[in-house]
Amino acid sequence: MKTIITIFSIAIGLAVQAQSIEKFSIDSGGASVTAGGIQMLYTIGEVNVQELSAGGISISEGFINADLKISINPKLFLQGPILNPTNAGLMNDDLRASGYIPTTSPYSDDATCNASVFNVTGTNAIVDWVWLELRDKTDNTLVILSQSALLQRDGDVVATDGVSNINLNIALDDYYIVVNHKNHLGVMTNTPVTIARTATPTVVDFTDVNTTTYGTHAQSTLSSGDMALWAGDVNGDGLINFSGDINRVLVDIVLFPSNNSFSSSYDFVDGYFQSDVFLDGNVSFANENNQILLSIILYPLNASFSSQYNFFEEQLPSASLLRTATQLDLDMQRLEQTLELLNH
Ligand SMILES: [Ca+2]
Ligand SMILES: [Ca+2]
Ligand SMILES: [Ca+2]
Repeated sequence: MKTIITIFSIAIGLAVQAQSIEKFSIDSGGASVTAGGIQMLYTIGEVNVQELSAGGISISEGFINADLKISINPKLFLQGPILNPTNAGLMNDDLRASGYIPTTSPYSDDATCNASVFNVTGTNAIVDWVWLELRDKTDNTLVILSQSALLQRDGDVVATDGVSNINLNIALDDYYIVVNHKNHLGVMTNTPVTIARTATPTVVDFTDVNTTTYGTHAQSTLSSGDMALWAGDVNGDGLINFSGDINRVLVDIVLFPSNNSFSSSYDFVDGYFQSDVFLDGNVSFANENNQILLSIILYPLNASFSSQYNFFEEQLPSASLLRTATQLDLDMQRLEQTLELLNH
């Protein structure tokens, strides 16, 4: 170890003196500079400080810059698990209690957590995986950073250990914050959020009616007066409508392996499903579809209470990265299921 460090300092010394490489600083990420066959790699905000190759002399140095670490605490309710709460003000955690939540996130980053995270019960028990995006303050269509996170019953969005705040290696700046879930409509803050330079995380409370969100009627209003992400986008296309979402519920039921008669009234579809609107671990045609229908008919802009209303859309200026990834995944699933059905 000592040898490596010595080599480092000598090599850096040589590089700086002999090759006149100037010091410079790069925002979040890194870069390299080459002069006279010597390449230096700079990394900032990363723990890794070793990367040494002998031949063409390549040195990598890194250091932690506290300004590139931010801590946020988004808070949200999902309409599905809080419509009929077992405990007022807390989302139901049936998926966790039944052991259905996967330790690998259903979203594109394939984040994982330890199974013991799902042993926690009570207020901070995990409801499901959610998706988080930070978007550029001058261009809210530009996703700067996105990742999976876990959602607690009381609405806290936490890291994959199930308890910590979300800590991100990203420049201290203002960002639009987006939260999303695979069968709910995502929502974004109406303005960029200023991340405070404090030890305590910046709270972004989407359950609070006073937190203004992008677009119109981006969330549903619960009987408690709190706000919740709209449930029912079970086919993950960013739109809640009769044809798209009710068909998806039907597909999950009719093609369930033990539903040998392909019956739509089959009521033993238990597990972790995209079409489980209430996140209760069961998909039934009556339950899920009645809720989707009710949401469509009662959607504030659906003046004629039409079941065929087609403008119940996710209020984001451009598609969420979750949305695009989920859609690809669903298209693949549909294709596979159709092939399977054809082979029956
Ligand atoms: Ca909590
Ligand atoms: Ca949909
Ligand atoms: Ca259900």
